[in-house]
Amino acid sequence: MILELRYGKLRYISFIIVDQICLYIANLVSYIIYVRHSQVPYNFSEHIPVFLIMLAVDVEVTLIFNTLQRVMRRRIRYELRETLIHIVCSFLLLSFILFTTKQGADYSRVVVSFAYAYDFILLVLVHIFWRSFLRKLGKKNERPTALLMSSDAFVEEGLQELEKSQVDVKCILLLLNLEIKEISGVPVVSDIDEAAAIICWERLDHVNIYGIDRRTVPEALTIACAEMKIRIEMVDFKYRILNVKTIRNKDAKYGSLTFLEGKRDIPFSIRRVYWITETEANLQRGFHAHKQNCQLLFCPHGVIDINLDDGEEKTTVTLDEPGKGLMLMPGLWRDMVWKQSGSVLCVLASEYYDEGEYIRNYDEFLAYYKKRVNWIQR
Ligand code: T46
Repeated sequence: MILELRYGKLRYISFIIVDQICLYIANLVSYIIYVRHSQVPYNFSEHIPVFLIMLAVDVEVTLIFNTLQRVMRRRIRYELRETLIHIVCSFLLLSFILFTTKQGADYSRVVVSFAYAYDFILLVLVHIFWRSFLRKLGKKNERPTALLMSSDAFVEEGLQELEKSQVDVKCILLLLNLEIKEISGVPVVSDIDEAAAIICWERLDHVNIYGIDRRTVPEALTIACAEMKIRIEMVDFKYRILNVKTIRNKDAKYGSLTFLEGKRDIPFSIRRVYWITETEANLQRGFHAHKQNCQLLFCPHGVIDINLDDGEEKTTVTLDEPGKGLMLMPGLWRDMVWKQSGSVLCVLASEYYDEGEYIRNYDEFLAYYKKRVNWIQR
């Protein structure tokens, strides 16, 4: 609620006011119809205290149950659900208050019940009208706008990629945010609800996920985006060379220290670490692809060539220093060539060892690649 208030500012409050007007009209209509069709005397001055309590209850329910959450973007199913929650909670709370106060004896249950029924219909219709009015009123960016979700290691690159595609990044959601407030002038958030509130009230066009394993995208974000009909776009890359942070001592005899930090540098959860040692020069290993496994390869000692093939293009990355990492996404055929004896290959992997997740036949890999491309292009 605080987030909606903070990001929705006046627009959120305008919905509260609109809701109050709806409640007033619903009460009036209900009262007029009741007086016409009923023989029982009940006048509007008797109804005013009840109506005032209804107004107060309406605001309270809105704030306590946050029933205006994502109101600017929500789809009709969600709109109906939230409005129903709002009406039922208001009705129960009002019944409880009237039951325990002096007004309890004097009011007409029929007027109140029908008022809430009319209010339900009015709220749904008016919310649809009011948000399309506000959308028209607010000036829309020429370029599409997005929230970028990434990790520390790839966020700058993600920003550049989106800039190239003429997308304005309005907000960044980091996989692990240690108090970073902004990156390249773009505000950074760490909380999914906060991200959803920004997507809603800033009317962002989509969410871009850059360089992180798609399974690390939180379910809450996926649900919020589905509710707001916002596309989550995976900006997939196949591989990336990383500069791993290295601290070199001024005095060479102390050597150098290189380190990687989970989530900050490695955009997947590490399930397995392995290394290959005691190797001869010209050793070749690999010749397989992974269906699921994301990996970070590095060579802390020696020189190793990593030959990559994505089904269309082939390329070679040489790991020749401890501070150079190679991040591999699934679906890449690779083989490794040891250029010096004794070179060490270290791998951080996102999956436990599972032979069923390997593709070890090249023709099978090409067939898998074609299927994957067709699936992505659908
Ligand atoms: C990769 C490159 C860089 C296990 O039992 N557990 C493990 O975690 C691993 C990695 C392997 N194994 C067994 C499976 C095979 O019977 O060890 C044997 C050798 O494995 P493989 O032929 O896959 O090794 P490489 O060097 O060709 O490939 C390995 C990794 O498997 C692979 O994921 O990317 O290193």
